[in-house]
Amino acid sequence: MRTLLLLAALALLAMPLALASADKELRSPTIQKDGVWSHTFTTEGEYPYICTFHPNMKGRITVTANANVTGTATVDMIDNDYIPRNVQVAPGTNVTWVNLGKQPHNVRGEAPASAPAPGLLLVGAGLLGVALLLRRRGA
Ligand SMILES: [Cu+2]
Repeated sequence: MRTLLLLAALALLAMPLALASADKELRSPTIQKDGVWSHTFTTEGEYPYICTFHPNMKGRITVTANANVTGTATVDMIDNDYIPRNVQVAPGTNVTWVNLGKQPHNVRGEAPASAPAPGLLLVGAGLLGVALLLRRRGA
């Protein structure tokens, strides 16, 4: 009974933490014309990102051990797009964004589409429901 409540609480608590880490991974400052910013990806996964100045600017880094690209990779920023939009790299690859446009751009991570967060939320809510049901029945 207590264990169930504890598990439910932990699952619910873990959700914002998972979201926060997904968001923090990619968080460049404003990259001015001719500016560069780079980030090393160590953990396999999907890293979708946008430019907060131009929300239609969208890119994605896929980090997978199967990728052919290792070491370094470059994404050009023009007005207003990332080129290439999708890049597959191996863990440990350092990706550099280069602003070739005239406008300022940035790189800000979005929560991945396949984030574990919604699953955790469901597990947490489910455990909470079961725990409350058992309590009501006096189990
Ligand atoms: Cu932009």
